[in-house]
Amino acid sequence: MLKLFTLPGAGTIRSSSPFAWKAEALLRLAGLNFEKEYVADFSQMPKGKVPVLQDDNRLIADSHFIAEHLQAKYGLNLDRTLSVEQKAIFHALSRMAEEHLYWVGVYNRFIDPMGKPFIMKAMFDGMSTEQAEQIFAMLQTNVMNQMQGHGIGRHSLDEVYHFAFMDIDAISDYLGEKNYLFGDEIASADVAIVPIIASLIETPIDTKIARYARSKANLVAYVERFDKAVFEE
Ligand SMILES: N[C@@H](CCC(=O)N[C@@H](CS)C(=O)NCC(=O)O)C(=O)O
Repeated sequence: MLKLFTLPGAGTIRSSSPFAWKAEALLRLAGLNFEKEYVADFSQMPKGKVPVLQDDNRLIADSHFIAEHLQAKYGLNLDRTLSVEQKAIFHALSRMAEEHLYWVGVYNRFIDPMGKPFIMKAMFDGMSTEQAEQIFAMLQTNVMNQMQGHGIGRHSLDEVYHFAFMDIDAISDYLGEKNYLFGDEIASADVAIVPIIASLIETPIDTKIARYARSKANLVAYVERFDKAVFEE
């Protein structure tokens, strides 16, 4: 049995980790049965992060390596109809989303003061307030340190959101009126990008960046379409 080490979500936020959400979507698109285990202690994971896929005795860390494994072992190939040029665009857009816009999503939830209530509910529901506050403070320090290292954490909230508006515009403009980034079929790019955009749109907080993402009607419809196709069917 395949096992996905992941984080819980809330409603149509399928995981509070967009990378784990992507991995789950890939498993579903591959038509595979799997179970999920929620990770409380990242230090137990091979690279200190989720998602991790366990396949027999093998642990595969990182959503990108999970995607490669699903292709190599189970034949999942979402990009077979893409041209070389489309693959290059996919690569650039997903890197932008996963290495930049993702961090804005982290900012949205952990640093913007409006984010905390969502995290407390999504991640620590059922815990005592004292324990939840303690873990939140630890996670916030951890992400602040990571964002300092990345560089994005050195900017003000408004500056970070200013950068993010450009990422959101690029994705929205490229999507245009299409169903998915490259037409009517879900491609790997959609699986990588939707969880990051959806995390901004669907996290129930009214931050400036959430409002901006929600103002893009094509992105809102895109996220709903993807969720219906992958998680509801
Ligand atoms: N490149 C990795 C990124 C995974 C990642 O950043 N996961 C975050 C959750 S969204 C994590 O586990 N963070 C824990 C930590 O850094 O302590 C992937 O695609 O799987």
